[in-house]
Parts: sequence; C-alpha cells; structure tokens
Amino acid sequence: MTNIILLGPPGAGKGTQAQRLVDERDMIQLSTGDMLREAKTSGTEMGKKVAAIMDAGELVTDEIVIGLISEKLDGAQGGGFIFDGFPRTLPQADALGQLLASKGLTLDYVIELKVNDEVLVDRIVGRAAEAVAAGGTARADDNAESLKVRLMEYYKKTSPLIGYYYAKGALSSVDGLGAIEDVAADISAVMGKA
Ligand code: B4P
Repeated sequence: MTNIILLGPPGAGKGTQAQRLVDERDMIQLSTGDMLREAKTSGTEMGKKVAAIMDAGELVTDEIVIGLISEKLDGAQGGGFIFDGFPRTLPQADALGQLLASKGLTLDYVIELKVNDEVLVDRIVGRAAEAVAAGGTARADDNAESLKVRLMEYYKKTSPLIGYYYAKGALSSVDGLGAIEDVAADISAVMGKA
C-alpha cells in the first residue's frame, strides 16, 4: 500500500492526476475539495458554513477538514490513499502525520506539481467556460476574483508545506506544465512501477 500527497496551487492538476492514479493503481482518492463540495450541497449546518468560505476562495477551517479526512482513513484497502488538496496548512500536515501513525500507515511520497500563475488562470477560466458550454454551471469559485484569493491562500498557507516535507526528506517535484500524460509519466517515475 502506497500513500501519497499531491501538492500544488489551485488548478495545478491534483484532481486530474489523482483520478489517473485511481484508474491505474487502484488507489483511493481523498479530495477534501470534493468532500467539501458534497457537504455544501447536503444542506447541513456544516455545509452552509463552508459554502460561503469556499465560494470566496478562502480555506475552510482546519478542524472541519481534519475531521473529514479522519473519517475516511478507517478500513484502508486497495493500492493506498491519494491525499488530493490535503494538507493545505501546517496544522493539517501535523494532523495527517498523527492520524497516519495512529493507524499504522506511512506517508510514502509527497509530490509537488510545479506550475506558474498564468497557466493556472488559463486552466481555471477554461474549466469554467467548458462547464458553461456543456450546458452546466461553472464551479462557484472558478472566477477571476476567487482565484486571486485562492492563489494568495496557497502562497501564504500551503506553500510552506514544500519546505516542511523537504525537511522530512519526503518531497519530490514534477513539472506540472506539460501535457496531462507527461505529468502522469513523471509521477509514475517518482512512485515506481504499479
Ligand atoms: P480543490 O477542489 O482542491 O481544487 P483546486 O485546488 O482548485 O484544483 P486541482 O489542483 O485539483 O485542479 P484540477 O486537477 O481540477 O479545492 C477547492 C476549494 O476547497 C479550496 O479553494 C478551499 O476553499 C476548499 N478546500 C479544499 N481542501 C481544503 C483543505 N485541505 N483545507 C481547507 N480548505 C480546503 O485541474 C484544473 C483544470 O486544469 C481542469 O480543467 C483540468 O482539466 C486542467 N488541467 C489539469 N492538468 C492539466 C495539464 N497538465 N494540462 C492542461 N490542463 C490541465
């Protein structure tokens, strides 16, 4: 069982690459973004609380997100967990370390997807346009204003995790600017054969 973190700014391709790993290696994707979007539509008190925060592009509280992840770690099976969009703060990283240790699990790779801001803006705006063209609605946070906040949140609160995991000897960086297949090949090279 191999457990990995995919780390990178909004639109870096964490969700896209996680989905490939699910298909190719029978891993379990734990996307806090997906969990929170689900909570948003559930009509619960927690859902209402997170909706406004997410739509503005800010980070949901550590307490809520750690609680969501903790619930999912029981009954681990298959090829391992992909932590997609989690942790996003240093307290979340500490909590993940403790949760894994308490369940006898290891963290095998932290893979940073390196991109630049212009590409991120193009991808997010592109995703919103595609959703509308397909007759749906764009994600409430996929607009220029929220993206600015999401990027600031990333640089202030999430990017320190690069140093945190580097110091632990767990960090690998891949070029996230290439085609989806090329990024996937680089991730496979880090993880070794399935
Ligand atoms: P997330 O759902 O994690 O979304 P993301 O960071 O915006 O996207 P990701 O990197 O997964 O990009 P994707 O593959 O989809 O977070 C949303 C919000 O939830 C946060 O702002 C926050 O409010 C909240 N949240 C989530 N986790 C939290 C936590 N731990 N703590 C607190 N709050 C939390 O790719 C984007 C687009 O690019 C797609 O259209 C894709 O097709 C395209 N693309 C991907 N790779 C490409 C490539 N190589 N080339 C060209 N296009 C590519």
